[in-house]
Order: sequence, then structure tokens, then C-alpha cells
Amino acid sequence: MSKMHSLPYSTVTPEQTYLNRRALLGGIAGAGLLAATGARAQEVPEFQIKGFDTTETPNSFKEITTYNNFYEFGTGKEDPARYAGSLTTDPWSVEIDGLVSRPGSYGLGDILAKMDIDERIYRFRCVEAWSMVIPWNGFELRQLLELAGVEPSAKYVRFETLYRPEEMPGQKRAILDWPYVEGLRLDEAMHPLTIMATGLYGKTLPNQNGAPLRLVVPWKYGFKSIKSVVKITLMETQPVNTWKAINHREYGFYSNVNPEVDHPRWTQASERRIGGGVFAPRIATIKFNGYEDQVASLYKGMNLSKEY
Ligand SMILES: Nc1nc2c(c(=O)[nH]1)N[C@H]1C(S)=C(S)[C@@H](COP(=O)(O)O)O[C@H]1N2
Ligand SMILES: [Mo]
Repeated sequence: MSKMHSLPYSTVTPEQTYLNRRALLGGIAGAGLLAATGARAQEVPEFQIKGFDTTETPNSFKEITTYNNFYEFGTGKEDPARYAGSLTTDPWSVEIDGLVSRPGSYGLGDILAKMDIDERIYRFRCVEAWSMVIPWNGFELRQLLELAGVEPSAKYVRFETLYRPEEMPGQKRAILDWPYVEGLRLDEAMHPLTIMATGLYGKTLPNQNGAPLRLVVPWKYGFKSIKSVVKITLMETQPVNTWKAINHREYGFYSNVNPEVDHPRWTQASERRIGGGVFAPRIATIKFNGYEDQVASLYKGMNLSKEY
């Protein structure tokens, strides 16, 4: 486990720091990855998962931080990069309550000091049929849940984003039912693929990506990955997530990436990789976003076209 936050960051771009580091470590494709970055994404990426990581070439730092969904700052893809600078992320704490043995307010610094910060290159797919490859830094959510002590009766986890309309201009309008809420079943939350991200490209998480702490669940659609989390509640009953509450015909609780179950407005069979350009061929969407071996067992016996 590498402590990515201790990486020096000076005048080089995050991609340079990151790619050099991976080449040094002899990580995925090593120098091949460096050579490939210039001519990225004209072809459909070769898809493979090694350990936790996809071997696809990551999107650039610029792509990942300028094409975002974060409705607290507006509904345009460029709004978060433009307006999220106003968010104060220090001090920050996360309230953990409900069915836990050590409920309370956990300061971010205290949390980070106890977590193993790791690096994960995940494919990330939005229900709107675009995708990216993102090198996250973060820790496994289960570590944080274990810190609070999950009681045996807990079956679900509910997450809540900060509500602070004076810094989040989108919250002054009733675009969504604020604050943004998401949920996972406990076994999904405890899965080693499920992380709380604290950075990307070895750099502190930019506000537009959900600073200082956001969920990432790589086999689910992007909207499950709730940003700027301030509250985590362990529950016995399934929490009501914002998007399902607004439109349950279009958005379910599970929201697993699944090419067999179309959304009424966007195909789920294929996706457009951000940065590939308008002429780049679409990529076939893969069930559970490529993590079928790791997560299919969680849904054994469920009808995924009903529980979408
Ligand atoms: N609080 C909050 N979290 C959110 C959203 C949001 O509007 N508000 N948008 C979701 C959606 S729809 C997507 S696709 C991802 C986008 O994450 P990214 O901008 O880091 O790529 O964040 C998710 N988390
Ligand atoms: Mo999304």
C-alpha cells in the first residue's frame, strides 16, 4: 500500500508524476503506458483487469477534472470545474451513526491517519453512456466502517453529501432534493473494490471531483459515487437514494453497470470514452463494468432487470 499523499508535487503535471512513478514501479505496461499517452484513445482500448486495476490508459487529469457531474454546482459538465472552488473542505468531519458501536463525528485528519491509502485505476461509467479511466487514491470503505464498528443488525449504508447552499450555488435551486443521498447494501459497502477516494493522480482530490472524500463503486453507475460525504448511517432498511426518489423508473437502488438493461433515455449497451474525439468508435459496455468475477456472486438469485 503506497501512501500516495506523501508524493512530492511541484511543477510537473499530475500525469507526469503518476506515469513516471508507475513506470518506475514497473506497473501496468510500464514504459508502454508512457509511450501510449500521446496517441490516446483512437482505438477501442484493450480491456483487462489486473488485481483491482484496469489496464486501459487513464484519462488525462484535465479530462477527469473538467467534465464532471456535481449538481450542487450546476447541471452543466463544466460547471463543477468553474464553481466548485468556492467549497471549503477544511475543516471536514464525517458523522457516522445508526447501527454502529462507536457513533460520532470523525475528523478527516483522524480518519486519514488510520486508513491505508492505496491507488486504484478504475473504469468509471456514467448512466449517460460516457466513461473514463481514473487513477484514484483512496482507502477501502470497509476500513472506515470497521473503525465505527458495524453492529450485526446493520444491512445497508446510507451516505449524505454536505448541504451548504452558501458555498454550493446549485443547492439554492430545487434541481434535486438536497442533500444528495446514496446507499449501498452492507456487503457491497464492505467489498474490497469499494473505496472512499481522497485523491487522483497522486494529488489531493479536486473539489469538482468530490473533495475531500467521495465514494467510488466501480461496478455501478457513476451516480452511486456520492461526493463530499459528511454523513454515513448504518441501517436495517434500504435507504432512499436521491435519483431513485426523483425518478424510480429511470434509476434504481442497485444501479449496477449492465449492458442488458437499458435506461429509457440512454443505451447501456455501449459507451463513449471521454477524450476519444467524435470519430472514436464506441466501446461495448461490460457487465459490472468489467468486475463480474469479483462481484457477480453478490447478486446471485436476483433478477437484475427488476432490481436495476
Ligand atoms: N453530491 C453529488 N455526488 C455526485 C453527483 C452529484 O451531482 N452530487 N453526481 C454523480 C454522477 S451522476 C456522476 S457520473 C459522478 C461524476 O463523478 P466525477 O465528476 O468525479 O467524474 O458523481 C456522482 N456523485
Ligand atoms: Mo452520472
